[in-house]
Amino acid sequence: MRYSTAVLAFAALVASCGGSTSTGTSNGNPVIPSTPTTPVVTTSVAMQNIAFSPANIQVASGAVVTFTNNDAITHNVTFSNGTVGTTQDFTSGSKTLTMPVAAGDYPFHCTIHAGMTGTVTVK
Ligand SMILES: [Cu+2]
Repeated sequence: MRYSTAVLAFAALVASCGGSTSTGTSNGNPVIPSTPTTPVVTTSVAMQNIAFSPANIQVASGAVVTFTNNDAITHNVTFSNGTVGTTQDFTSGSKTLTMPVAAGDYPFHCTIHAGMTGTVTVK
């Protein structure tokens, strides 16, 4: 009896740990949605205060998006989907990237600053 109780307790522990990987709730931190805001319809994204602004945009199929670095530090734009491409590191001015034709959400980030993330939604 003691043994089976211990096994059950262990199974419950494993189950709760397994669930925390995807939800992140077991540590008490709030769950942050990956796309918390409605995308802004625009093809211009500023990089300022170590953030993309707006971070979540909606564009037409195959649109060209312009990223402008307003910070005095180096940033880049790197899409998780390798087919979209990346900009070089740049410290000022603008770079453009052509979005895919296929509809979907395309997350991007700056590889230099962990918190700099955004998503292009192609409609
Ligand atoms: Cu950056």
